[in-house]
Amino acid sequence: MTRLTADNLDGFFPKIHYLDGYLEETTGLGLRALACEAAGVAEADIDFDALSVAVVPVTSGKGVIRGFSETVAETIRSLGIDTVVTDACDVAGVAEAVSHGFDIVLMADDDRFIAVDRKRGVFSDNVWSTARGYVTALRLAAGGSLEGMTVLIIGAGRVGGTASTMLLEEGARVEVVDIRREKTERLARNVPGIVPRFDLAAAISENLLILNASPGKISGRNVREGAIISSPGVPYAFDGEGEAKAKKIIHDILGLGVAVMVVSAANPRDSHIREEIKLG
Ligand code: PYL
Repeated sequence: MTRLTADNLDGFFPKIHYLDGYLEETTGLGLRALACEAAGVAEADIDFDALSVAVVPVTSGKGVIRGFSETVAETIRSLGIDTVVTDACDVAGVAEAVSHGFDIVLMADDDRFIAVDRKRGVFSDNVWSTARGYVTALRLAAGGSLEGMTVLIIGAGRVGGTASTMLLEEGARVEVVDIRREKTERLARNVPGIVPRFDLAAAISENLLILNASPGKISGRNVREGAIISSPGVPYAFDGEGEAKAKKIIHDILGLGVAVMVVSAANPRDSHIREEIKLG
């Protein structure tokens, strides 16, 4: 999974409101409603005003990313939820969040990012939530159903792999391409029913519906006129030609995945753990 950088995160705060408006324009739903739709939560089932969330900075591994916890907190505040970043990091930060009685606690190390509903012992992770959010955005941007439609997934990593199973469940015909052939082949072995592709340019140029979960740049030369692209991949992949040719490109670096994590963890009717599909 691509590790975010402080540069990726710089200037995200003002964009969170742009993201809300852009999602409304491209999917018909703003950030909170889209997150609820993705997580299968009725918005009315969550008392956003009463919820309290703590984000705990984690110093393990490659350490804290400047701006990460604040960006996460700002995203959650934009949903109408009181949110703080704990003063302490790591275990002391979790102890601070629990002792102050926060309902949901978020924390991320270099490998996993989870939102824990403390009282119910339920958590959702960022990979599942990002896949869920961007699959849902694609479905809505494509008119409300992916049944019988072909979707190309670019990137056979954790988000792309998790999204592939979700798209199959939505009745789509799913093609997957990764620049590393062995990753495409591994996903095809693990997820029966997906169609492996081995020529990136050809796969992109032949598809109108794309979920881009890769960190690579995508040449506009290959983007089809009128393509609808749901793109959680970081960093942003598209050039001017691709933006001019695509009908819609839905992208943000963190907000939609975080919003789905929180509403999923807060869902009073669902006590399932929501985490990525583990591939062999
Ligand atoms: C969750 C993001 C989405 C894409 N890549 C993932 C990433 O960058 N993970 C690392 C997050 C580290 C956070 C650091 C902190 O500031 O608390 N431990």
